[in-house]
Amino acid sequence: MSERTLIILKPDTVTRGLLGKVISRFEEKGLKLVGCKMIELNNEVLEKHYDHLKDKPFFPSIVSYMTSSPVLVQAWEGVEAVDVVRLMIGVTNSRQAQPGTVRGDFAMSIGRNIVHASEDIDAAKVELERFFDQNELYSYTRADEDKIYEDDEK
Ligand code: IDP
Ligand code: MG
Repeated sequence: MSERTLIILKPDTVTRGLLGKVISRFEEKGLKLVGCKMIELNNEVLEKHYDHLKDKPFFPSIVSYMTSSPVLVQAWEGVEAVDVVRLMIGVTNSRQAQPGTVRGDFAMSIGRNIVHASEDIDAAKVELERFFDQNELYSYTRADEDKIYEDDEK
């Protein structure tokens, strides 16, 4: 089933000039970019987005890092996109992330780990609504869609 998931390219990706390389990973995999904008995060949205971490001692450092430059928020679409993207980004601690994953290939840190991606379908729905208005998400056909999926997979 086709799904949509939220990816945030974090300040290290923006300031280290890695946006293109990271976006290419998802494009080349066959996922479809259906929403994209550069925004600045603030304390209020980060308290919602990282609600599960807001009582941790490192929460203030997450806020100062995530507000240290603009970020790129993106919606990506594809069959089982939520799980596919989580597999592609690797585990939270970049030093333990498998080579071949985004964090495994581009980062050395727990906090400065390049990318956020929604954990499951429910989170994806909430997070996409948090960062995108309905008219900022698009539908279109990739020219290579028939090469990417078999008919019965779409
Ligand atoms: P995830 O991004 O892999 O889903 P979460 O546990 O949801 O990981 O944590 C959200 C973000 O908070 C992480 O990506 C990382 O940037 C930051 N974070 C999580 N745990 C730590 C920690 O122990 N120290 C510093 N930052 C952390
Ligand atoms: Mg998470």
